[in-house]
Amino acid sequence: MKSLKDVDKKVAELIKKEEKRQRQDINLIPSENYTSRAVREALGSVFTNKYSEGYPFKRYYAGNKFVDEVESLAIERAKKLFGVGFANVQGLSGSPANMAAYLALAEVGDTIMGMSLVSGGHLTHGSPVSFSGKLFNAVSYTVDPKTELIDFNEVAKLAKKHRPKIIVCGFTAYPRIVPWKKFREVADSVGAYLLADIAHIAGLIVAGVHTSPVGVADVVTTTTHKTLRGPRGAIIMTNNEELAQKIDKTVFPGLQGGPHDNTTAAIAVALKEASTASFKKYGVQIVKNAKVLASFLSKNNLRLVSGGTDTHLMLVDFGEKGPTGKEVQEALNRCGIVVNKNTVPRETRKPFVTSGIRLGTPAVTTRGMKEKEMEKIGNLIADIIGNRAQEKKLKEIAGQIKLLTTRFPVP
Ligand code: DSN
Repeated sequence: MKSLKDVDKKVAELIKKEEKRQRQDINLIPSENYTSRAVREALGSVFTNKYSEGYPFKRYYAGNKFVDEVESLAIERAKKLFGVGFANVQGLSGSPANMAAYLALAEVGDTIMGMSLVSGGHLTHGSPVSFSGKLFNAVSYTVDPKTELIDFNEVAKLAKKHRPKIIVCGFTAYPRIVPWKKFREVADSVGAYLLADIAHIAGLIVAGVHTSPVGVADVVTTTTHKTLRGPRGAIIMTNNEELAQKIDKTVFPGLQGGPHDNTTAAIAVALKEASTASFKKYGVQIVKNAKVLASFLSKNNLRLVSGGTDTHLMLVDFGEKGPTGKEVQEALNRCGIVVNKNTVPRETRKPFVTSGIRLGTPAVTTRGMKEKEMEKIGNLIADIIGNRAQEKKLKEIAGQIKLLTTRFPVP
């Protein structure tokens, strides 16, 4: 067998370059992380060669003896880790998993209700540019403009007015704890299903630093990367036997063909890793780091949406008159700090420009960075923003960042 570099030098070189970039940059994108070598070995395994349409021990193809075992393992580990009765591990990623969950709970054209994009909701929570806003009648709730926390008066009012079939909670850019039970109360008041999307916070839930919606929401969806630190994939969970059957049928044959068995194997590995004591410590440290980073950004007069964070992520709002998120993202990137521009609750700019940035600590925490490094990074970020037009200063800061990253190897 020839190795990659013998078969395709170009791709091999690009992989090397990307490895170097990941080593040299400080990654503060809250939805990214570094998988372990074990996860990547499973991901690059021969399971990628197999077709296995169906579910364990009920397949449409022969040769699935070991696929059945590995998928059963992933399912059992997911059930145990999240304390749930049913798990489907075949969703290819977060958006397809949410689509499957919606179609299992509602019909096309029904009303769904989720957080608006600028308030921190995900595209699949009803944005008009996503399937969720095209296939369903989507109603959006927002955060309170003053506190920037979920406005439950508005949630309840909208639910009463629009009688949604599904209420979606769990967010992509909301830095505070999600009060699942308050959403449950609203859902019950209008007879709606409650769907919790824990893609961002699954690892925090496992570590016990965020409450779990299992047993509160009817259906829970998650991706397996982000804070959970697995491969890119998804899990859909429920305790309701009837919904479980609908979810399985909606994923396959409803929306997908053969599952990616190599991903399933890697999910099984990640779930094993996430069940260890060291993963719990990791989750606790993610939040400690986020709080310190947030406090140093604040000390440097950067305004944080809602004043801070309880989780792994935070949003900096530069306001209408400040720099754009795009501009800041580019200045930080030039110095080796990777973040993403992000809309903020009172956004006046386009989503490709924005007035804010989103930052998170899952990846830097995996590298072993702690409070001291967060203080340094917080100060460096403020320095970069303040000197974003000073090329010489930016170069000097880039040098400091390179020095810092060499001390914290990527797994
Ligand atoms: N794209 C992910 C994020 O960055 O939050 C959500 O799917």
